[in-house]
Amino acid sequence: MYEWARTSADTGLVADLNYFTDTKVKIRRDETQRAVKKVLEVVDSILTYVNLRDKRFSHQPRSAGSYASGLKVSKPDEFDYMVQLEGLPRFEWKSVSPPRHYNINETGQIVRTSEVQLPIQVADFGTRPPKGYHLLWFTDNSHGDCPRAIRYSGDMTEDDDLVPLKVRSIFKGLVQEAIRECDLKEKVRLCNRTHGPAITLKLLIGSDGGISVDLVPFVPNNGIGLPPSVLETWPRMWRRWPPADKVEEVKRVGIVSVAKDNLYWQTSYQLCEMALLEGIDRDGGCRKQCLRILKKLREDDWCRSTKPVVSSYHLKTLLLWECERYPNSTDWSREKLGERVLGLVRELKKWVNDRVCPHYFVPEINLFKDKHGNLKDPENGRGFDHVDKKLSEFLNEPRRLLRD
Ligand SMILES: Nc1nc2c(ncn2[C@@H]2O[C@H](COP(=O)(O)OP(=O)(O)OP(=O)(O)O)[C@@H](O)[C@H]2O)c(=O)[nH]1
Ligand SMILES: [Mg+2]
Repeated sequence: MYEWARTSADTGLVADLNYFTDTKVKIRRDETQRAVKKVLEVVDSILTYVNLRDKRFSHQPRSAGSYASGLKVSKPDEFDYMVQLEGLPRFEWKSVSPPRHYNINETGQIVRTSEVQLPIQVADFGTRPPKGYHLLWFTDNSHGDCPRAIRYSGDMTEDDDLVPLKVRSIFKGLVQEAIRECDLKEKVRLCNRTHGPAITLKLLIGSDGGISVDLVPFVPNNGIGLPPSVLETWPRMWRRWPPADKVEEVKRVGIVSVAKDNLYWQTSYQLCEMALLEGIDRDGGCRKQCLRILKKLREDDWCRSTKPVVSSYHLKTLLLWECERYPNSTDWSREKLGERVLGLVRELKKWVNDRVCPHYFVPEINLFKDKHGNLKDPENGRGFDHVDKKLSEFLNEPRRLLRD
C-alpha cells in the first residue's frame, strides 16, 4: 500500500478504536464506585465474622484482579479479593516430596495411608508436583516468633504440610456460616461449584444477574520474593522491559501460594503482575487501553461460550510479552494504538494456532493446558479453531467490528 494510504487507514483505525473505547469499553465511574461500596460492605462483614471465628484468616480483603489494576471493562459485575493466612509458623517450599502418608480418596476426602506416596494424583510427574505447584511444609510448628500463638494444627495440616483442600474447605465453611449468622441470606449466595482457588459469592444486588465476588485465600511468600529458578531467567537478559525500578519492585513483591489444587499449592504471580501493571503507562502510553479493547472484543465476539478457551488472564499475559517485544515508549504512543492492537491480535492468533500461551514468568508453563498437560478446551480443539477464525475475521476487517 502507498505510504499516504497506509497512514490514513491507520488514522481511521485509531479513531475507531478510540470510539470503541469510549462507547463500549469504559464503565461509568460512579456506577463502579457504587458497586464497590456495596461489595465491600458485604465482604467486610463476612471477613470480620470469619476472622472472629478463626484468626488464621485475615479480616482485611486485598483487592486483586482487573478492578485493582484499572482493567475492568463494560460492567462492574465481578470483583476479586485475596484473603491472607496469618500467624503462620516457619515453613519451606518443597518441590520434591519425600513419601507422605496421606492422599485424597475418590470422594475427595483426605485419608491416611501407609503405602501410597502423595503424588499418585499426578502419576506422570513421578514424585514431583506438577510445574508451578509445590508443597508448603512447616519446619517448626511451635510459633516461637509469633506473638499471638495462632495454631495451625491437624485441621489444616497432614504430616506438617499445610493442605490446600483443608484450608479451602475450612474457609468455605466459615464463609457459609458468616452468611447465615450475619443475616446476609437475602443478599448473598455462596456458589457451590468451586472453580480454581476462589470461593465465589453471588451478591444479589445491583443490575441484571447480580455481582460475582471471588475470595481467594493465600499464603504469603515468607520473604522468598521470586523463586531462584525464576530469577535465573527473569528479567530476560536481551530485553529492555520492564524498567529497572519495576524489576526491583517485582522481585520484592514476589509470589504467593493459592489453593487451586487439592494437594499442592499453586505458585501465583498475581501480585507481581499487579505491580507490573501499576504505572505501566506512566510514559503516557496506550498499553492498558490495548488490553481493555482486547478484553472487550474477547467478551463480545471472540469467545462468547461459557467456558472460553481464551481468558482475561491469557490476554494480560499477552500484553506483558508484547511490552517486552516493544520496550520503547514511542511504540506505545497514542498514534500507534492501531498498530499495537493489530500486533497483539496477530500474536494471539499465533498462540491460538500453536495452542501455546507461555506463562510470563515461567514460560515452560503453557497456560492453555491444565496441570496434566491436557488442552483446556471442552470442545476438543474446536473452541480454539473457532477463536482462530474470529481472530482472522478481525484482522481482515478490524474496523467493521469496532463500528458495529
Ligand atoms: N496462574 C493463573 N492465574 C490466574 C488464572 N486465571 C486467573 N488468574 C489470576 O486471577 C486473577 C483474577 O482472575 P479473573 O477474574 O479471571 O481475571 P481479571 O484479570 O480480574 O479479569 P476480568 O475479571 O475478566 O475483568 C487474574 O488477574 C489472575 O492474576 C490462571 O489460569 N492461572
Ligand atoms: Mg476478575
